[in-house]
Amino acid sequence: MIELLQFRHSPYNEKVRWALDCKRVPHRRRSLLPGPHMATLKKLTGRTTTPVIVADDGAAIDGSARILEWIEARWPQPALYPAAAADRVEAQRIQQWFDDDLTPRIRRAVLDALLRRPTAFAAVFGDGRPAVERLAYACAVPLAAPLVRKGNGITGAASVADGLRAAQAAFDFVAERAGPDGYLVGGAFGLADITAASTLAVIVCPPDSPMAAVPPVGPAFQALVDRFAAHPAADWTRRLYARHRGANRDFDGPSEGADR
Ligand SMILES: N[C@@H](CCC(=O)N[C@@H](CS)C(=O)NCC(=O)O)C(=O)O
Repeated sequence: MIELLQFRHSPYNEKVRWALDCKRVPHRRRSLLPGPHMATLKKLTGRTTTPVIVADDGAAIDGSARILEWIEARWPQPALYPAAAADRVEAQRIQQWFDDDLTPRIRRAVLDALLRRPTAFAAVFGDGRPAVERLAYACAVPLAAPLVRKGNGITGAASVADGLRAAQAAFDFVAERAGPDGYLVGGAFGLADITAASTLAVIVCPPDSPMAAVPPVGPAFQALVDRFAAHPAADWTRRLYARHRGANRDFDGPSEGADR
């Protein structure tokens, strides 16, 4: 069975989880904690980013766009890539814009807010782990915070302000672009919707979803959530989740996955 190595509250990981769930791909998930994840992943891919898929033959694939392409080739139904060539190019353009530009910038504002309350950071990323492990992790977070900030390009107030501008651009783009049917490309649900919604979900935290916030989130993260809660694209995200996400929480291991 294939395995997904993941972070829980992460747009790139959510994108891959969503595709796997949507296509009902049998798989196992292993949640890693930011920090200790590095040693595990370096051995597999030579890099440290999640998500990583370990295929049946042991091959490891990283990069959410590459993983989605791999999934689509093996489990074509329901199709997430638009059939029409022009739509497919447009969906991939939107994916690349989010993956390479908007999402990393937005993540700076999100992580900065979460790091202000180590217990919130530990609760979000350690969700599902024993309380004692979360507590130990929360104690380690202040020590690891400078590394997390550096690794994500959080260099000060200007980088956080830039993250907020990227979030505004992403929310505005979705609100303007979603057609009457609510989809971003070609009048059907697919790659562009999953990509955009997984990023907005980091701030919208759709209820009953794997991206729902784990309380207590702390005042800084709550302020970020509140800032965009009434935006039309927050509504779009909640509606898309209600209609197409089909998983109300994350899971570890095949036994929980089997009955979803
Ligand atoms: N372009 C990559 C980005 C992945 C990425 O930045 N993942 C983050 C989580 S949101 C990560 O694992 N960071 C930890 C690290 O880089 O060590 C993708 O699409 O998968």
